Amino acid sequence: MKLNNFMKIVKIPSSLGGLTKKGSMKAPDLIVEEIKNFFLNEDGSSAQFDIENVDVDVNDIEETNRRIASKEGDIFIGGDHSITYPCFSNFAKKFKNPGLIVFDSHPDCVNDFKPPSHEDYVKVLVKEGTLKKENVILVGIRDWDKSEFSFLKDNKIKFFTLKQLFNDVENICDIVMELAREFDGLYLSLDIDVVDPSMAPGTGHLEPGGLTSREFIYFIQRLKLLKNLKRVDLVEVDPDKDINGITVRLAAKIIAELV
Ligand SMILES: [Mn+2]
Repeated sequence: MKLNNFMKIVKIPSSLGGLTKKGSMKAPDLIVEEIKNFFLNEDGSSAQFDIENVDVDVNDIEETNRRIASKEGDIFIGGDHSITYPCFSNFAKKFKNPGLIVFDSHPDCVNDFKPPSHEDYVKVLVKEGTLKKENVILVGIRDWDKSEFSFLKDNKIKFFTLKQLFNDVENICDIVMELAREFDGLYLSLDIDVVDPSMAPGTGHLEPGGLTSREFIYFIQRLKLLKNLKRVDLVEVDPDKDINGITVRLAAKIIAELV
C-alpha cells in the first residue's frame, strides 16, 4: 500500500445513508486533525497526506454518490458505511478481479435499497454484479438478522464471526490474507464498530463482544503488507457519541498504522 510515503485522503462528511444516526458526518474533519497528532507509527513510518473533501449535497444521496465515485484516492474517511457503495463501484472498474475485505460487526445485507443505506451496500454490490460474491470477505460479524444469515449462506459469502476469531486471530488473519491474494485489486473497508464498544464507543451501533483495539491494529499492520491493497475506507465513527475522543483517536491511529 505504501506509495512513496505519500497518500491521498478523501474526506466524505456524509450521513446520508445512515438512516437514523447523523453524527458520522462530523468524523472526517476530526479524524484528519487527529492524524496530525501522531509522529511515527509503530513501524517507525509516517506519511505525507494530501487531503481532499467531497462536497456533500445533503438533499441528494445519488448526486453525492456520483461525486464520491468521481474521486480518486488511497484512503476514504466517512461518513456512514453507504459511502463504500460509490467508492467500491468506481474502484471495481479499474480491475479485472477486484475484491473487498470488510471489518464490521454486521454483514450489511439487510435490504437492497437503491441507493443503498449503510445496512445494505454489500448486498447491492453483490446483486448488481459489481462485486463477485466469492470476492467478498467479512470479518468480525456478531450481529445479523435472519435474512442476512440466509443471504450469506445461500451465496456462500465468506465470513468470520467473532466466535470464530476468538483466540484465533493470527490464524484467521493468515486465512484472510491467503484468500485476498487472489484479487488483482484489494479494497479494505473498516467499520469502527468491529471494535468492542468499550474501546470504540463513538459509533452508531454498540455491539458487545468485539475485537480489542490491539487485535484490530494487528490485522491492519499485517494486511497493509499486501501488495494488491489499493484502497481503504474507514467509516461509522460518530463523534456525537464518543467519550473523550477515544474513537476518533483510534480511527486516526488505524490510518497512521496503514503507512
Ligand atoms: Mn456495522
